Amino acid sequence: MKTLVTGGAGFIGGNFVHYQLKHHPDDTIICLDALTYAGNMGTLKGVLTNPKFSFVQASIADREAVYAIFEQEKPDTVVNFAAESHVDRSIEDPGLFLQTNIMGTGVLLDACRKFGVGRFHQVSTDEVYGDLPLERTDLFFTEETPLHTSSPYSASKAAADLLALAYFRTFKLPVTVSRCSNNYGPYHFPEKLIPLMIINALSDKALPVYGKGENIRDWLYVEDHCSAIDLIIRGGRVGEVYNIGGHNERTNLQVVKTILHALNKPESLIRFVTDRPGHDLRYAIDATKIKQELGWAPETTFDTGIQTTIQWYLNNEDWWRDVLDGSYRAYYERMYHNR
Ligand code: NAD
Ligand code: TDX
Repeated sequence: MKTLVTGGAGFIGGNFVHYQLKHHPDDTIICLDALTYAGNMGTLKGVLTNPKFSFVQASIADREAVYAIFEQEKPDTVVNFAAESHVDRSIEDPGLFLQTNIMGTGVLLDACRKFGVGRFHQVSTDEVYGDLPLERTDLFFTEETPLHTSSPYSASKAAADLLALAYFRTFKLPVTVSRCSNNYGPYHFPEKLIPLMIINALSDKALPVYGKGENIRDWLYVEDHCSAIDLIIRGGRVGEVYNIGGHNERTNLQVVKTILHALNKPESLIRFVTDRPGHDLRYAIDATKIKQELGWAPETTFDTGIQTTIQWYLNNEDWWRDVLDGSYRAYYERMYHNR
């Protein structure tokens, strides 16, 4: 298999690149990434010398660049992770989210039509379903749940899903879509809840919890997300949507307290701050379909995964210090200069 992974220098895409090269060493991976603030070549350090891996810096919204890559590489599979992914940034500046998440996905779909692929997989999110009431713990998102978005981020992801599914229906493009719950694990950019809290706690800085900290997220260890996508691109039915999630619901306050306890830091570091506008209350995924059709089940519980993640941040201080001081942005230059 020759797979074009977009957004592979980001958190989940980067983990997916590592997962693919480990589990399918005969496959070829081409990573296409614009290296926005969220793209970090340090995440790909371990694979840059692998002959089965190559990297191209380009935006998925740049039609000319994308067509040139397809023409040259002729990938048979495309997995689209590339996106603006942070809800808070989408509230600050929605325009970029429309450009990358909608228009960029449109360019990739056009390229797939023009050059032909065996599969286009769109990596989506449970946020397209909106939220569930905190007290209705009996309710879960299924693939049939209506789309009902809250933020410019989730609205842009829903638009991209619909576009991908429209290309299946209208042009018979072999498309699959997956909608996953909140991921956590290695290489998570420290603007998101879990890495932010780990790093602030390590530095004895305040931990900013939005509202009362009672919002619930359904946490999935990133490697379990990678194994699910791997199964979908190899065995999933085209034209179908697959939910991915592991029944690991926690309130934000529970997550933050778990981190503080693991690091032996006091709860007095918690600061309740103004809530996020439009803040989704609860996400919870019903992943019965992917379990029944493809035999997928998560391997890592939250209790195990959070300890592994905290340990990863303790062991990889260089990675996140580079992010904090901005020097990760020079990594590509250093790696590729004179190469
Ligand atoms: P991330 O922000 O860590 O990484 C995004 C990557 O995409 C970065 O490497 C960035 O440089 C790249 N990128 C951004 N704009 C680009 C463009 N125009 N062209 C090419 N590359 C571009 O995001 P993430 O958390 O790894 O999320 C990856 C995907 O998974 C996204 O599509 C997101 O919507 C989805 N998702 C994320 C989660 C989560 O919990 N993080 C959960 C479900 C789904
Ligand atoms: O400082 C914070 N304080 C806080 O209380 C931050 C950054 C977040 N939060 C809360 C908001 C959410 O309820 O923690 C929860 C998680 O927040 P984020 O890490 O920003 O994630 P979320 O908004 O849930 O979205 C994530 O999961 C779905 C990803 O960023 C998306 O890309 C994915 O689609």
